[in-house]
Amino acid sequence: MSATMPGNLHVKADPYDYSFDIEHTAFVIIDMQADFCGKGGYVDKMGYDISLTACAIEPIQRVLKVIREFGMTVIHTREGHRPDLSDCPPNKLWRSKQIGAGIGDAGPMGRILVRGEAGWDIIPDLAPAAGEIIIDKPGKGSFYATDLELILHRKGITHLILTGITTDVCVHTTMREANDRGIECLLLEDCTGATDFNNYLSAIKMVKMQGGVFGTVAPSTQLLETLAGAAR
Ligand code: C5J
Repeated sequence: MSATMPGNLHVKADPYDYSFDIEHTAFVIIDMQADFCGKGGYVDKMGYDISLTACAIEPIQRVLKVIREFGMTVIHTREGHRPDLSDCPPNKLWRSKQIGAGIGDAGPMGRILVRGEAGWDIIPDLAPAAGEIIIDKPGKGSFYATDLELILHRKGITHLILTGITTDVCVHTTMREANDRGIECLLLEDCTGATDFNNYLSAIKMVKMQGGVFGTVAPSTQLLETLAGAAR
């Protein structure tokens, strides 16, 4: 399908090509925290295979390097709670305890999903550079109870390129929230991962339904090809 949204750069994507420009687009890296992809973190403690989420690290690194050269806005998010857990809904807390990885409980990476703890931090491989935006969020979506919408509005950003973990939870929730706000989204399929591979596949498929119900999807190589062409 040909490009339909305004923008001078075009990425071959499915189910429609993604058009954007550097100035009005942000590159978003969701929750690349040790708690979600590191040994001893929250996901590991729940008993999931962290290789399914850690697989996003290298592809994101490759794209991020180029994105930074272009000067595109970069936004990192972190899911986590205040040390007194006053921003953690009781049902979220209860469910985490049910699965044996209670939010706020002590673990090998410090207190699980608590701000300031080692597990909560963004992994060194994807550490934010000076001046990049960091959004701390208590929920799965990046818009709920944060100032993300205000920041995007102030910067005139209308397009998001989404990466991070997990595809079916925080990435999907953020993409849905953005889509409802009229923000045009591209999900980079190799720059994301879920705690279950079939959920990853389903989450990608869901985006593509109804002609791109939440946006569109491409491998990062397609974006890199577009940016390489733009740099020439
Ligand atoms: C989850 C996230 N899966 N970052 N959080 O609880 O997707």
